[in-house]
Amino acid sequence: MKLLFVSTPVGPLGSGLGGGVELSLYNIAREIIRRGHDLQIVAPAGSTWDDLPVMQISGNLQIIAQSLERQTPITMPCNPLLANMWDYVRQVENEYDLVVNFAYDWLPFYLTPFFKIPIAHFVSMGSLSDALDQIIVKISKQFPGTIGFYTPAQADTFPKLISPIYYLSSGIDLSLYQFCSQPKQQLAWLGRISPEKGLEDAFAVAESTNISLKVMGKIQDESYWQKIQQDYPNAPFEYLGFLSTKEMQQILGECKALIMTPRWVEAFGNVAIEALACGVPVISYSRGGPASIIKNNETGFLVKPDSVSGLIEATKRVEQINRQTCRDTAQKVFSLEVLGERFEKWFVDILNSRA
Ligand code: HBI
Repeated sequence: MKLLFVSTPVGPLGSGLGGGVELSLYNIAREIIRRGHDLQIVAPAGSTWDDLPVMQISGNLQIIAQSLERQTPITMPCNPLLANMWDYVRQVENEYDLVVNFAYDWLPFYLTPFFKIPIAHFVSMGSLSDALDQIIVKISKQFPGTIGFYTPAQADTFPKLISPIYYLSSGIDLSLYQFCSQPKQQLAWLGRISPEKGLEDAFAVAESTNISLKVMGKIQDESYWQKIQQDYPNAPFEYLGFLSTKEMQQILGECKALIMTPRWVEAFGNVAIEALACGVPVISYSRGGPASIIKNNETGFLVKPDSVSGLIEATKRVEQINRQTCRDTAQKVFSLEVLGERFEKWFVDILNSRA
């Protein structure tokens, strides 16, 4: 197949501004090329992915959707990068079989019926805006089977869509993660340090169990980070900053468990499969993506949302989980090969239904 991937408009590829969807786009692109398909990626100017074919488009970045309210009107900056990317798609659509949209934005959905070429939409977050919900429902009705999500839990945050709905999950390059069978007396917490990630609850676990918490990730909200340390003065922790995958997985692998404390509906939660890849059980609130990833009592524990006592009780029995099972699950379900298989099937199904 000749495929055109259109990136998120919130930042150049390689900048990290695209968060989880940037990692997903990179992994899917690599796998699709490995499987012998022709691929071109359309992305913001300044993208630094030099190992993949990227058509760089200039223009002003789109505001991130998480910063808006549900009723915030759709806005476009002057010289909008998002629109410029889709102008390019219009110019070249005859050279491809399928376009895949990775942006969590209104415009690509609205434009879909104006194109001859079929367009697949990969939705990378839970429901955040009424206008986006409405246009996604409309396109799912007009073009059934062209909307894909990470997980059922994420899809459930949207109004009922027309089936078939595709759940693509995620995947990682397992060769980057080493299995560790003998952990130290420490716990891990990974992610952006920001209120929706609920880090304070992991501090409460560390303080109650007196097991040191290794915190890794970018500090996105400094005042929130300071407040946590003031509220839990006796919690044993070490902040290790934002590390490369190689360094991060070294620390993560030596932990008894990864603690996940999402306050919002996490669309997926790549950190959970990174932990499993290292043989580390995951203890998480039963909310969003992690609820679809963790097999309760097999690869970790799903806890009643926002129940700190539930996290503590689970931490105390985490030795019950077989660490090899965690690694095997990552191998079976979350490898790049399996990820590529799911996306390739989605694309073929769309082309077949159009034929
Ligand atoms: N906001 N407007 C907008 N568009 C996106 O594509 C987008 C976003 N915010 C976050 C984001 N994408 C990704 O970081 C998440 O989907 C993972």
